[in-house]
Amino acid sequence: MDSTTNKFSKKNLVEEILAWKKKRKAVILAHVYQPAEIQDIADFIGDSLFLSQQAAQTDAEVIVFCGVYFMAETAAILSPEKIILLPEIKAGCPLADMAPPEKVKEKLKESPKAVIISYVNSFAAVKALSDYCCTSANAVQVVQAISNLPVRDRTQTGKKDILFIPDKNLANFIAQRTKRKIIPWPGFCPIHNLLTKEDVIKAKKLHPQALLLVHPECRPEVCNLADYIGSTKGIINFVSNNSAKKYIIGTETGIFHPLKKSNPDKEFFPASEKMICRDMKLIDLEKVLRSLQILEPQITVPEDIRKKSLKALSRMLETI
Ligand code: CIZ
Repeated sequence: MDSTTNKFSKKNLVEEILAWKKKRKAVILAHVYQPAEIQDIADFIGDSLFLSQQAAQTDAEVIVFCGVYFMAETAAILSPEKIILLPEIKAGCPLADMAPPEKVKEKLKESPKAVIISYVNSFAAVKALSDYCCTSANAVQVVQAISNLPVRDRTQTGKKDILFIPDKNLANFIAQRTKRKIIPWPGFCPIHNLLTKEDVIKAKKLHPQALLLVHPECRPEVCNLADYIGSTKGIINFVSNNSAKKYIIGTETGIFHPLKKSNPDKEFFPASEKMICRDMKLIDLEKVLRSLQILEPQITVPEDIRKKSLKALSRMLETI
């Protein structure tokens, strides 16, 4: 870290960030997988779509997205007039990387009859190739809504198969819930996919009273053992609305911060200590400050891709 920022103590650093935030008319967004110190300075904390939607509604001129690349792109799609900063440009998403736009284009040629649904964890250029976008919170609803449309109305082209990009585990979860055949893209989140059935059995033995809550990006055999399967928002809501006192959590460990903050009387245990996303932990307070000072790294989406990906996002919002 350069000499502009390393002279600050943590308290001063936070004060300095808040001063620069005001100066830049900025809003700070933190994904729930971010380090606790980042969540604590954020104006909004939540999942990627919620954050981008909140930011789009503010009159801020700058959005500091503390998350990973595809999330900052989503903010750029929804707020083209604002400057979008990702304080660490190397913060990527290995799941999104598994579906490069060129490969998706090739696959589309092979599947002309398929409705293309891309998970929000994908590049803007992949969203632009898609008919619909979805999040883990609304994926089942989106597929149900598409299935209920007459074939001729499914994006006006009579498509009937569904190709889901890029997470095969989430595709499996949607197929089970909707009883629809889904063609999965062979991608997976390396963090969620790390969690094994054996890890879960071990955690359950250690905490027999605890409910097991897992993310649908986990393997099917892990999901089959869960008391609840849901998005980060779903997991947080489940805990708030449930009287149980103990939970085993099968998603990235950043979520423990909001869970503990909102539920001081409840106990949370990781399903596995391995569930830490390195990309999500690349952002720190120094980088947030530096980013506000120099207004870099900025994330932009070319206008043609932005318009097409906005269509897929808007279709999702109209559908649910
Ligand atoms: O949509 C998001 O932010 C992610 C990555 C997961 C979730 O379940 O919220």
